[in-house]
Amino acid sequence: MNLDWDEFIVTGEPFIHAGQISILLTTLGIIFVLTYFKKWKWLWKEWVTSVDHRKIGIMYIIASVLMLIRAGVDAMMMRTQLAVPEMPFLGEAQHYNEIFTTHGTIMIIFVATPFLIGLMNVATPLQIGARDVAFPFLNNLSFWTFFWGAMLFNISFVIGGAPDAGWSAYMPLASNDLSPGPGQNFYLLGLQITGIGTLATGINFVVTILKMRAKGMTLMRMPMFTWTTLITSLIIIGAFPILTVALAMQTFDRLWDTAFFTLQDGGMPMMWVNLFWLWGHPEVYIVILPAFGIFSEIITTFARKRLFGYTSMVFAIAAISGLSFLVWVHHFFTMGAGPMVNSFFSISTMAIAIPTGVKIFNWLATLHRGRIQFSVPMVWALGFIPNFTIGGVTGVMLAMAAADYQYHNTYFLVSHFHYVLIAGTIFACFAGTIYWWPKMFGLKLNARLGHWMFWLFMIGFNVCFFPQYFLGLDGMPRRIYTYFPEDGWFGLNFISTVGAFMMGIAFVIFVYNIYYSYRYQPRETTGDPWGGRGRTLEWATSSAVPPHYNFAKIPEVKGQDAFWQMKQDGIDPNEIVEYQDIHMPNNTGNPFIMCVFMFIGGFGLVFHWWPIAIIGAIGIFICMIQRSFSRDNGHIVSAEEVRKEEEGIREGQAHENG
Ligand code: HEM
Ligand SMILES: [Cu+2]
Repeated sequence: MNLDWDEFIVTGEPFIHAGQISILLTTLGIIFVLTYFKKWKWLWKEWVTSVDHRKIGIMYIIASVLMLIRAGVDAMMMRTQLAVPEMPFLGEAQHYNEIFTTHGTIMIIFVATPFLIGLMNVATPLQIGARDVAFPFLNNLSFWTFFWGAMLFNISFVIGGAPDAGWSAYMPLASNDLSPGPGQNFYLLGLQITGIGTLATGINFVVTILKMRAKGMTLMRMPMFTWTTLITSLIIIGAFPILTVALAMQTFDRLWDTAFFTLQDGGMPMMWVNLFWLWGHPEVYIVILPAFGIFSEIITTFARKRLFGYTSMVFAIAAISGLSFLVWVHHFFTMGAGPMVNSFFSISTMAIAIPTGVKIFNWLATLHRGRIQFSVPMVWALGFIPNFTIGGVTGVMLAMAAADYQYHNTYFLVSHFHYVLIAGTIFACFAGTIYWWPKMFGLKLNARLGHWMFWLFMIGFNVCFFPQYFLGLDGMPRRIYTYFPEDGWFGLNFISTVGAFMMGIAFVIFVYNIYYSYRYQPRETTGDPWGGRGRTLEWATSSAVPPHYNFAKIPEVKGQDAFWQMKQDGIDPNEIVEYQDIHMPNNTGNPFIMCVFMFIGGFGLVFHWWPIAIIGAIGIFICMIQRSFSRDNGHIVSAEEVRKEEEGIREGQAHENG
């Protein structure tokens, strides 16, 4: 790539300089803090190399929240730009193009997906009574591919320039001719590296759930979140290889002048669109099904009832996952596939509303006559039902192919997908994080601040996105960076921007709550901190934060809602007659190093610097060899050590209570 050195670092804009300086200062600050408090070794030994599912889950969540901040700042900048007609804020269209591209890509790939994978990591092994996932090494590798893939994508902001062809990267817009510069290469390689890890996660959880359930936990006794994890993992295995191939083909087009998706030389731009959405639609179910699982857990816990229609729920999820592969053309009804094709996809899309409706009624029936406690996770779950339904209903409106000619590429669509992605996925990420917070950190987040955050966020969300339906019907196209006073879109846009900032403030309250709770909230001592309402096995561990082997004795499952049943029968799952040796995996630094080489190799490819790309490839290969020849059989935690730890936990509890 002919790139002058003065083009290498992005320059010219006060924003970008401010961003660069803040990145530099933050990095220096982190290095200073770690060095000053002598925490490097701790970071490496306890976290970076950890194969513990709970710690990996926490790292996923932290990284996703950081990415949420980045993409959220993007969102605020766009909403500021659109607040009034002919706004000079972002200067020119190019910046707006870059910002909606990075916002959309980061939100989907580096926030929604990994956030939910983080919660799966925290909860699923505990829910099925396992000591870890099936492949702990692979789990660590998954996390680091996500992390370094995200880093590669994000440095485009300061080095070389950000991608600007939309999160869907349609060809020929994303080709060298129309998107010169390295930005789109960052997109391709950042997503490619991350995608490998996501695929590995899918495989890991399928095997974990099928092979590692506690005795007595038949498939139809699994908690609903575990079910959604399993089915989501199957969708990942079906969908992510498509993305891998499509990204590779576009990478070849851009780096080595192949003609898969070009306009000339027999290429087919529509092939990209098809492949992208063949992955893209299942992807939206990857980020919504776990959300359904989280809300099912929260609703049953705080309504103190079994899930209504458990079996129909399982079948509904399975049906949705099957249908999710049969609807992709609804993203491009207007591209001329013809009435037969459009009709098929129109009907298959509407069919998804049926199992989804089943689920909504199941949740409502679970609430009916429940003894409802309006805890913070529960209010998120209750808020989810009506708000998500608005997103679902407008989805059915969009599914009508003929009518879609009217809505297509307007703010009606923008509003629709934010209603499902925010009221579904993001609500669930917050709700799940708050719900399982005691399992991660041994204390509850403050409830008063939590309620403030919920109301501000929920109202702000509606203020932001509800007006956009009407902007869309009034013809305001998506992806425009400004409009004229004559267009008549000022009022609703302004309201929308106000709502966006309300959500921003709500998020700040969340961050403050983390700090506040860490300082002032009481520590949880029992493993069942939500007023003894816990129903599933994650609440059956001996302490709030489970010991690293999760269960000293693997619980035996007698029915659905296994832990609830034990409490009914007066069984203490931690009553142990005889302690046993426990076999656990060892930590490993190999994946981290391998992924650093992926980052280096990806960086080399972005700039066509082949020697650097080759160094990356060799590094990856050496790490693989090292792993293949290492004989690591894990370690044994002896019965004696387990006894000491468990007795220590009990003593601590007695101390706190007495
Ligand atoms: C804090 C709340 C959010 C606000 C205020 C917001 C705002 C926006 C805006 C203004 C656009 C550009 C619309 C256009 O010009 O076409 C956009 C696009 C988009 N947003 Fe959001 N957003 C938010 C949260 C999210 C979340 C949580 C997700 C996903 C999990 C998401 C996914 C997307 C996607 C995929 C696009 C399309 C990007 C493209 O056109 O390539 N957003 N958002
Ligand atoms: Cu779709």
